[in-house]
Amino acid sequence: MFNPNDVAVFNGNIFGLPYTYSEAETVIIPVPWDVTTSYHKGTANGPKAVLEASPQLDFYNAFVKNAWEHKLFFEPINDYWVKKNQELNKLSADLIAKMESGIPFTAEDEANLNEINKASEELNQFVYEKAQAIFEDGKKPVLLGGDHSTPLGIIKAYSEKYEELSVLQIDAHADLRIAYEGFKYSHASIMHNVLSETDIEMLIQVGIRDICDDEIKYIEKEPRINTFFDWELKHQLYEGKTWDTLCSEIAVRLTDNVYISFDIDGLDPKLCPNTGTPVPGGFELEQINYLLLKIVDSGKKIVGFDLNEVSPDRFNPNNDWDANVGARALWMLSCFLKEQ
Ligand SMILES: [Mn+2]
Repeated sequence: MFNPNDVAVFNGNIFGLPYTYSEAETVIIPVPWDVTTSYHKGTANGPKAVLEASPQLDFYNAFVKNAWEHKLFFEPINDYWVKKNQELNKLSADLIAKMESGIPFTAEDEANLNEINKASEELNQFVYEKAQAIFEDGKKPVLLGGDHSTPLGIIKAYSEKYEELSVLQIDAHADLRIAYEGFKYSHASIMHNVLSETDIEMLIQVGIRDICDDEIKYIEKEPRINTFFDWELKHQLYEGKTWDTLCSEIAVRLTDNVYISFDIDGLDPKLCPNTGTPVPGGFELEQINYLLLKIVDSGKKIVGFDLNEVSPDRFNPNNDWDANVGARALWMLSCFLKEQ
C-alpha cells in the first residue's frame, strides 16, 4: 500500500509514485537530447536528474485534492537517444566552435550538419509517434527535455488531438530563429518550427527578455503570436499593477485548450543556474503557479505540457538544486492536468 505521508522510496518511477504504464493516466516522455545547445551543454541529463531528485517532494497541493492520486508514469530513458546524443554532440561542438570563430565549413562539416539535421528529424518523429501511441492507449503524454528543440513532435500530436489549441510558452527567449547556427531543429527555433509545422491557433509568450531584431519583426508580422516581454510585465508591476491583473490579461489571449511549453530559463536564474542559456530577470515558480491558476479560473483548460532545459550542475554532481526545482515544476504542471 502506498502511503503519500511516508518517506518516499526511489522505485524508478517519478516522485516514487506506485503506478505502472498500464495504470497510468499521464505518461512522461523523457528526451535526453541537447545536440543543438550552443552555450552550456547538459540539459540531456535533465530527465535523469529530475527523476532522481523527485522522490524528496511532499505530495500536498493546496489547490488540488489528493494530488498524489494522479497516476503518473515515467517512461524509461531511451538508451538509443542517449548514445545518439553523445555521438552527435561531438560533431555539433566542433561545428558551433567553427561558426563562432567565423571559420568556413568544409564539405565534411556540411555533411555533419546534415547528419545532425536528419537525426533531429528522426527524434521529432519518434516523439510524435510516442505521443500518439500514448493518446491511443487512452492516456495523456507529457514531455521532459532535453533542450527546447525536443517538444516539436508532442506539440504536433496535441495540435491534431485538440481543436483550437494555444501554446503558452514560458521562456527567457522567443525561440523564433530560423535554423539557428545551421541547425534546422535548434532549441532556438522551436516556436518557429511549431508555427510552421503544426496548426496551433495562438502562441502566447511570457517572460521573453533575450531576443534579436529579426525575432521582434517576426512577432510584429505574425498574427498568431502574442508576446508578454519580461520588461513590460516588470515595469507594470513596478508601476503598481498587480500580478493578478497581468495574469488575467495573459489568460484572455489564450484559446480554450492550452498546452504549456515551459522552458525552465523563464524562471529567475537563481532557480536554474545550470540551464543552457540563463538570463537575469524572470519569475518565481509561485508566480507561474498563480498564472496557471488564473488561466484555469478563467474557464480555460490546460491539456498538456512539456518542461525543458533543466540541467544538473556540470561541475558538482552533488548539487541537485536545478533538478530539485525542475521536479517541483514538473509536479506543479502535473497537478494542473489532474484538476481537469
Ligand atoms: Mn526556450
